[in-house]
Amino acid sequence: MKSMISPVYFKQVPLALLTLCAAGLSVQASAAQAMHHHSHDKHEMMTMQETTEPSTMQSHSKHMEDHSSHMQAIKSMKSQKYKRSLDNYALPSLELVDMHGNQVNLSKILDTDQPVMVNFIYTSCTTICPLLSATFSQAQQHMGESDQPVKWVSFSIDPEYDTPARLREYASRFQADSNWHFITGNVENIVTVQKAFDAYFGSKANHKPVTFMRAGRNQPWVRLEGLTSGAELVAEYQQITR
Ligand SMILES: [Cu+2]
Repeated sequence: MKSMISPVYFKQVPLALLTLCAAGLSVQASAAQAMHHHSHDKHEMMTMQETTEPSTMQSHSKHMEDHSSHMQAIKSMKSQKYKRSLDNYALPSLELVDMHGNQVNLSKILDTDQPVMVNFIYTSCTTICPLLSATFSQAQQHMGESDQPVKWVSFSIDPEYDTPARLREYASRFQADSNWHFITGNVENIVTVQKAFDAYFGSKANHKPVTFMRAGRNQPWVRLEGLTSGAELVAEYQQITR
């Protein structure tokens, strides 16, 4: 059972990463740029539609109207993309296993003054987990140089299949650095972790993309439901650590 990311998808990761980092600007600027790209794409689409219309004598004001409706559409698209909320989770003390086969305790993993990013994945997933992991990978490489190191934690929701060795292989596939921890454990404890984060969906087949982050111990958790880009994740992170 090997498999997973289509080569085409995987090739896009370094490219996206390059775009993200090559900007060399503040995240706000990158986000603005991303918005601009969107609006540019949309605009081209509209322009193509417009040119198929009989009247090509479109006035400037018509164009401005189009532009503001684009912006509206982009705004609503953006807010629908993922849902952000603040939560406090009671995280129990639980024995788990890291990708090196060492016993680790959930509270020890997360009880830190470092900012923490958390997601739930499984290595044989071919749908949303590769996207979640690519997002972590992009964001991690983008933030690699920051003075406050972030702790990245990915819990496997398929602990029986995801042995430490499989997690190590997965980690290298996503160029995870040493701050990115992949965690497995027994089924019962892994289910408890998911329930503690209100992220248990009954089975791995029903899993949904959720990402959590917090600035440090005793801070609320930011819960992001849905898929985010690397740039969006970095922007969310900067908002809570600023
Ligand atoms: Cu998945």
